[in-house]
Amino acid sequence: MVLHKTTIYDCPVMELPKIHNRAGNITALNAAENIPFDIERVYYLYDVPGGETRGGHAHKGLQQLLVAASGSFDILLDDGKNRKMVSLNRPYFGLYLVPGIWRELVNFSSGAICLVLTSQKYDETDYIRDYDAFKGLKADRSNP
Ligand code: T46
Repeated sequence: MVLHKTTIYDCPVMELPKIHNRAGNITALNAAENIPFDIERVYYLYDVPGGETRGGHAHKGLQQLLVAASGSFDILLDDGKNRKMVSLNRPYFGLYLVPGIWRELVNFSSGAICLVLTSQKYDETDYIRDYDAFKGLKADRSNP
């Protein structure tokens, strides 16, 4: 995926399978079937204090699927040109994030858990944490 070409319109909210019975629900995520990348890492955000913001960066190569495993939160997406706010509040929906998208996670409900599946191991050099640098990279069409 070419970093400067990706847009917020490449980031759909995907409906995930739900197996329902009277004792509750199960959602199973299988790399080759429901997820558009091979899963290399899983992490989750929890105990986020009210009013806190997470994220505030973009990635050069990382793909992610964000799921509100519990509670709810909003994600502000920004591709340097367009912005939109996505709300996640059900464990059977996931937001697919391609590289080159600035994201900020806000409005965490009490007890919210943000489960994240990723395509790569943690790598600080994959982060773009400066917004002006992000805007510059998105505008630079010579970028790979
Ligand atoms: C994203 C949002 C949704 C690790 O050591 N390993 C990891 O896998 C992760 C994700 C983080 N860390 C360390 C790095 C920092 O010292 O945990 C600390 C906090 O990380 P960060 O500031 O990146 O956390 P968030 O919540 O702002 O962002 C994370 C992901 O990094 C990011 O990819 O999209 O969650």
